[in-house]
Amino acid sequence: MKLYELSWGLYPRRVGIYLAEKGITSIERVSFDLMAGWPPPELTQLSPLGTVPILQTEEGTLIRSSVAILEYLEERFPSPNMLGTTPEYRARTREFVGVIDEAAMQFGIWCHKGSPAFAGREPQSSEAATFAADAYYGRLRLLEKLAGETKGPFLTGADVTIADCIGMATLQFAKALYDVSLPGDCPILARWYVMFAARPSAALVPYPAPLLAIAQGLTQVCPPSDRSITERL
Ligand SMILES: N[C@@H](CCC(=O)N[C@@H](CS)C(=O)NCC(=O)O)C(=O)O
Repeated sequence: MKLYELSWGLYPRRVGIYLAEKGITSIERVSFDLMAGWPPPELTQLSPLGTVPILQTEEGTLIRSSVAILEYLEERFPSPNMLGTTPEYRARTREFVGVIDEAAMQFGIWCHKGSPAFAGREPQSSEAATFAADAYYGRLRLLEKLAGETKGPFLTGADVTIADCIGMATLQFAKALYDVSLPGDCPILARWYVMFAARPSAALVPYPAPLLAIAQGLTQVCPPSDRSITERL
């Protein structure tokens, strides 16, 4: 199997954290370099959207969605179980995954429309960015409620699941690259974040320095409509 990725990218990191948690080392990893120009020609041949991660299975099938890749790997490497051992547990994990996926997408729109990291590459819109920022924080508050209904210490309960991997990849990307923290009214998520960030699977990978220099400070450049959120960060 071969995994095409961007070592520090939000969506590929979902898979990277998962592989580390699971102890899977048998997959060949091909990491592209954003600074060498994007999308690389090899990637556009694999997907018209030019996004990563992409998993090529041993049979040659290409899987072009991080969640589908994680679900596929769960079937190929069922132990330890990282989806849930009962229908209820699996439904809860998938509920988290869906909300985190929405959060990640809204965060992406916030960046694309409001961050200097994308200025000059595509049209900017402070209105669209603010709308997405508000939607991002809304998803975090829903996650806070969901996490409050489980017994922890992980997002869905006693065991690490793909929800933790996806959640960590999203929140770490927001914090480390754009300096966007959790809002003050998400204490359960904040405790989980500190705990999970200390796991070897979540060890930070380096971000390209030129990107880091312009991406930091997103909440100052393009704040959410509730400005008090940024004061609590
Ligand atoms: N829904 C896709 C999203 C993948 C995605 O947007 N990946 C980012 C990297 S973190 C990307 O390749 N962006 C490049 C682009 O949009 O041109 C997934 O879950 O895998």
